[in-house]
Amino acid sequence: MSRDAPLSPVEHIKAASRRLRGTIESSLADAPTGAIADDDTQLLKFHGSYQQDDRDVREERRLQKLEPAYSFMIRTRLPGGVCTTAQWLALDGLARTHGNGTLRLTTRQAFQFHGIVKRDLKATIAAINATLIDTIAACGDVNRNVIASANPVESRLHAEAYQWATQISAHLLPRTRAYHEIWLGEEKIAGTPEVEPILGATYLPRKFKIALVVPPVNDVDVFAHDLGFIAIIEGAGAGGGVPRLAGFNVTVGGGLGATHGDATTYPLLAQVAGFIAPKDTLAIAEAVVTTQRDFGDRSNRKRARLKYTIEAMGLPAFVAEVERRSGVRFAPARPYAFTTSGDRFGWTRGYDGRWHLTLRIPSGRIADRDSARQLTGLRAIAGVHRGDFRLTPNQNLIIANVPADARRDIDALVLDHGLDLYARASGTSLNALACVALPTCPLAMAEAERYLPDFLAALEARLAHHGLAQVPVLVRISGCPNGCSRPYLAEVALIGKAPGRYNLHVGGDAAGTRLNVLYRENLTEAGILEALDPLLWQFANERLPNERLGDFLWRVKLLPA
Ligand code: SRM
Ligand code: SF4
Repeated sequence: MSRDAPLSPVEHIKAASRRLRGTIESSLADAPTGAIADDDTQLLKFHGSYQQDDRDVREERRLQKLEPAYSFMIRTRLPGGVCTTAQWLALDGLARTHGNGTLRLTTRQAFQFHGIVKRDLKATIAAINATLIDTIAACGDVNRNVIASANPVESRLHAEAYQWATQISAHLLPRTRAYHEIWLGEEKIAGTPEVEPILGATYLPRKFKIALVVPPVNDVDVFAHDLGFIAIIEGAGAGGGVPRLAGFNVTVGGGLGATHGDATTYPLLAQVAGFIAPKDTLAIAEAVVTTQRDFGDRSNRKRARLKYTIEAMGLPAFVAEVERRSGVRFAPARPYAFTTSGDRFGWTRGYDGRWHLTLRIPSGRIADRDSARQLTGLRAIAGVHRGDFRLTPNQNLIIANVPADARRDIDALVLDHGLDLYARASGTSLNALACVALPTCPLAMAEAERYLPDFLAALEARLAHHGLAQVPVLVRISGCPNGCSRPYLAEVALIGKAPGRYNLHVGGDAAGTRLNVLYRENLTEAGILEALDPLLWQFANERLPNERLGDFLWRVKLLPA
């Protein structure tokens, strides 16, 4: 970015916002419209909410000369994805009374409510806060929800990663009181100028994302985030001993968003900057954030993510700047290995003898449907469960910390409400992700969440035809190239191009360490299956024992190098 380039419009809105207050309060009071003022839609994101409209009825309402059917999405901040049963029950109630009757688990271990109308927005955010969960900085040009490997109670290391997620999240929060004034009715404190010591007067140039991972399971897709911490474990292994967190390999500059037809935007994997001791975690997180704050592009929002800042500076200069600001020197990166990015479904036993049940929640959408009364079932489980819940970065749910004698009751409720998909679905279905897309996402070009079941059925039929029914394929669908379901890491990915049409990407790996490539453009479902068929045929005939589709495609050079 040239230093003289004009600031983007959002930068002006942030600068004039009086630390994110804008005119949100008067927008909320403007009863004749279901919308808020344009500038406020940008600021509202920092408070954890997006204005949306129901795209299924957009055209019909336009013809009737009605304003769009506006409503709001609310996203929680939930570091590491952990919540209590009491919180679950409260959120479930809000989804039914103020939302559209569903709870959505996101790819960043948060909850989303959809369909909140303007008059209920304040009460809903206040009610979420009453559960001791907030929505501060869940969206906007700030550090977003910090994610961490799920199953955090399975080992002491997972528990440590979770603790770091909560600490990093708290450390990087905006300090403005705007949130407390607008949503929680707290008094304005007169006379004290508010400073944002870490985020700065106009916050970050763009969203910023952090993930912590405990190998060998890369469930957070650590290379997809601006900043990542890979736990380096000592003391485990052949010689036995209690595993200990030696520190973290720090990764920087991952990011997936792109724009069709704009070659200056592309997904990038994060690079490993080096190793740090645990005590340096907050200093490094802060220094990476402030370097991006000061060097990121504030002119072109499409090029404002850290991945482009690092490309422009070069990794060595970026690392040197982070070291200078933090006073920490990176040591050489330590060895680590990832085996999978998927969740482990079913029951697992923790180090303390407690049990954890990972349930498959397709696309993270918890709803009551004819096939499964998930919302009701999980409410019933929350009513009897004595542990907590964990949201996974794969949009699934762990009923965590179950005493051995309570397993039978949980199993009965799971079965009664059709929540036992984890025991019935194929490996391909269990691990597939889809973003929200239509009807709420304003950026969707094609269906994702609503299309996933049909696409999986069609793909599974083709896999079975080739004798591959038992071979899991990592499938992800996004309704547009922004990549919210992290599709660029999948073995087979559909990226929405237009209604019913997708770009087909292939060649990611099962551990989330390799980007896939664009294979064919603008295909219908028939076109996708036709394009995949010869690849599956060859895979079925030439695959090595246990070889995955993505690895095979590279080995036999079916993809461009
Ligand atoms: Fe996302 C924008 C949904 C994870 C990249 N994302 C959006 C919005 C808010 C659309 C908008 O800007 O108006 C979507 C709301 C849809 C709706 O109706 O709910 C949306 N993103 C989601 C969620 C809910 C997808 C899901 O199915 O779970 C995820 C919420 C995570 C959370 O709890 O915070 C979600 N988004 C991601 C991820 C994956 C991740 O973070 O691990 C990515 C790719 C990683 C990355 O950021 O590089 C992602 N979302 C984007 C982008 C592209 C950013 C870029 O650098 O270009 C946008 C568009 C934007 O920011 O302009 C976007
Ligand atoms: Fe919306 Fe695109 Fe993200 Fe899907 S990938 S939720 S369509 S922004």
